[in-house]
Amino acid sequence: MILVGQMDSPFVRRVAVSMNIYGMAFEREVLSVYGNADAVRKINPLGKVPALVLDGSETLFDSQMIIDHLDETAGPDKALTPSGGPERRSVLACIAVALGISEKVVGLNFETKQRPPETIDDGVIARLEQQVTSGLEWLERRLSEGAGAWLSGDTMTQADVTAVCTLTHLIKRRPELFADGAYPALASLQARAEALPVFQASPFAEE
Ligand SMILES: N[C@@H](CCC(=O)N[C@@H](CS)C(=O)NCC(=O)O)C(=O)O
Repeated sequence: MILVGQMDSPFVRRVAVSMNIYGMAFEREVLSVYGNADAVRKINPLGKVPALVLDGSETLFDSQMIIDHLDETAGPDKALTPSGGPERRSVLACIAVALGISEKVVGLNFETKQRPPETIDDGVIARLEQQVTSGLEWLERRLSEGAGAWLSGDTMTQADVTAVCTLTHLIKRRPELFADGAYPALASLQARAEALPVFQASPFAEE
């Protein structure tokens, strides 16, 4: 299997870390959505990453679709997302918030770095920052008020994999939105998870 995209994308990285946890070997095709836009569009009509080229000719895109396939392949006993019930809904809720934060951080980067300066709209930036903060507060409450050491109980799930990739990307790209001491439970989760071999095997990287 070939994972397309760069490890500075939280969406690409959550797929890589999930594959590491499942012990699924993969090769990489390091393409930039901006620098290699034509090549990326040939793989994903939307010109986005990640994409996963399966052994054979099929290609999956969108991290959630890819992870759905990985979970199915791993089987219900190993899957990082529970197969049903309140446990599944809890994990999916955390994933939705974490992915939403990442989308807003990517949006902030676009608004501040890709636009001509005279078109930058402070109101749009303030709204994006507020959405990031509100999502972080929700995750912080979820973790600090939850029953276990992880976001959804006492074992690591896809909620944690996704949230940690989101947090590391946020810390690298917008450190001012993750001030020291503001989110102690999330900061501890991020540090603990990033020390694990499955995260270290696919580190955040500007490639
Ligand atoms: N919902 C998608 C989001 C993927 C995404 O937004 N990837 C970014 C890279 S971090 C991208 O491809 N951006 C290029 C674009 O949207 O034009 C997923 O979960 O895979």
